[in-house]
Amino acid sequence: MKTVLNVKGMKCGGCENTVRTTVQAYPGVQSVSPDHKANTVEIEFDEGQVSLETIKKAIADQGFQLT
Ligand SMILES: [Cu+2]
Repeated sequence: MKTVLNVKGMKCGGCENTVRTTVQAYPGVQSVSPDHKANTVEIEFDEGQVSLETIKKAIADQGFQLT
């Protein structure tokens, strides 16, 4: 599935990279597109391999806020 999360706390490309690397580490994640200006992260993933809750928690654990 494809979803767009609202994520606060990303200030630059480095933050985007942190989010990208964190989420891409999970199996079943096909693409991750963070945008620190829009405060969004577009994610395409296979729900059979990883849950949205797991992805959200991983992002929050990096210090970002899901809104
Ligand atoms: Cu940053």
